Amino acid sequence: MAVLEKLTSQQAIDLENKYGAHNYHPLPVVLSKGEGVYVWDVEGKKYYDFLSAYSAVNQGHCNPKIVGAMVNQAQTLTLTSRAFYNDKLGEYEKFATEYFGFDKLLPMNTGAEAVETALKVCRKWAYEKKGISENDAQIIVCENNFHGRTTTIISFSNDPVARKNFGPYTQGFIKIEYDNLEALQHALENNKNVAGFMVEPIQGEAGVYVPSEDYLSKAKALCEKHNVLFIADEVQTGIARTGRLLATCGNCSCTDKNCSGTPDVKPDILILGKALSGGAYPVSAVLANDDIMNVITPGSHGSTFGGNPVAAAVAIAALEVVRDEKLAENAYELGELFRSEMNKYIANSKIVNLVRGKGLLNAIVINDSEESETAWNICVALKENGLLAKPTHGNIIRFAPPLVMTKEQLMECVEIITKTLKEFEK
Ligand code: IF1
Repeated sequence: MAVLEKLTSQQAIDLENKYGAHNYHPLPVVLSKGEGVYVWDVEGKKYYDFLSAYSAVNQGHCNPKIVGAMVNQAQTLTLTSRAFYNDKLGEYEKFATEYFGFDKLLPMNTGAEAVETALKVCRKWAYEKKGISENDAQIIVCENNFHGRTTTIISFSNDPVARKNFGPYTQGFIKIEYDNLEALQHALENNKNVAGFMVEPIQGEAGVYVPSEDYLSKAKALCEKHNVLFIADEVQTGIARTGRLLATCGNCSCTDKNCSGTPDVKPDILILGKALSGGAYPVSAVLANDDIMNVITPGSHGSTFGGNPVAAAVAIAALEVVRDEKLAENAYELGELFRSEMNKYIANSKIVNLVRGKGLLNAIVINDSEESETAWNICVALKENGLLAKPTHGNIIRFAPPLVMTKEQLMECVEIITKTLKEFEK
């Protein structure tokens, strides 16, 4: 087989199996093209993408505005490192800090790197501003969290597969139950060295768990009372996914009418990734105000690629698309429609227990054990019927299409999903 020949799906799968580390168990579909809400496999079959690369492709596959900005910048200047200034980074930092309402931005590449950065900023703040003695800082996190794959981050994961045999682990984390304010209060009152509380506004990997309405705002108030930084990991929930610009929203500049009336929470440290580039390029960021971010000094943190001019140009374009195409509003409206349509189906279903989520970050819970193959088999059947989704935790299926979807497309997807589920009803 010549390397330049067009591969069949099976050939592409065989190559990955033979030459790639086996760190994933993908659905057996090999994609070679994407546009908007659609992707195509190498045989030319078209699918609705209901994963959006784990909420990275919010602006739709190969969004022309984002790709245009990327190509244009790639032909001009790609990388200088931060040893020199480049003429795009400052422009992006101004744009993004105004967009989200913070003083400063620290650019990184992947979500996990941004989480690591936030933890480092929080610890340094604790020692230099809060007055915690060196090496004593504790950061509170939640059970069933997902914040990435680095050694420190998996140190406070409780997913055995993500953790096992990667020790020794990083110290300094206190784990409490998610969506439990008493547990947070207890942890804050009983540890004088708490520097921060890091939380996902909706737990994605855990199965799209939406906390109680007032959880985040009350958690923020508790953190304020104890002079503890509230760190929001919005890598997955941010950038319009949940029907608002941010799931915490706070003092953001979004014009989304759904923002008013819902409790606003302004994180002390905001972590973004994924859709910050619309999935075109690895771009992540940590945002905070000066009193916190100024603990970072030359040499204390960095990255070869972080803040490169392509990333900066791509991120500006990606955020402009979210604002100009009103993606938060669209995600809000389509999310309400999706859940109400699914609930109509669930009312008479034996195989689906419930649908939950916010905006276009949703999941259905399959009426079977976590060990069962049912959710996987449903995803394989969905693929046959032209829609791609992935199970999480065995019996949960996440549904997160690109936010550029139309109402007509969403209704067609509801058709595909309900038709497929019916095949599993007996
Ligand atoms: C994988 C899940 C999604 C994240 C939050 C940080 C990161 C992520 C809240 C790290 C990444 C990913 C990574 C991906 C699967 C995926 C995922 F199923 F695990 F939960 F999105 F739903 N904070 N989430 O969700 O970002 O370093 O990957 O850029 O296979 O690990 P990253």
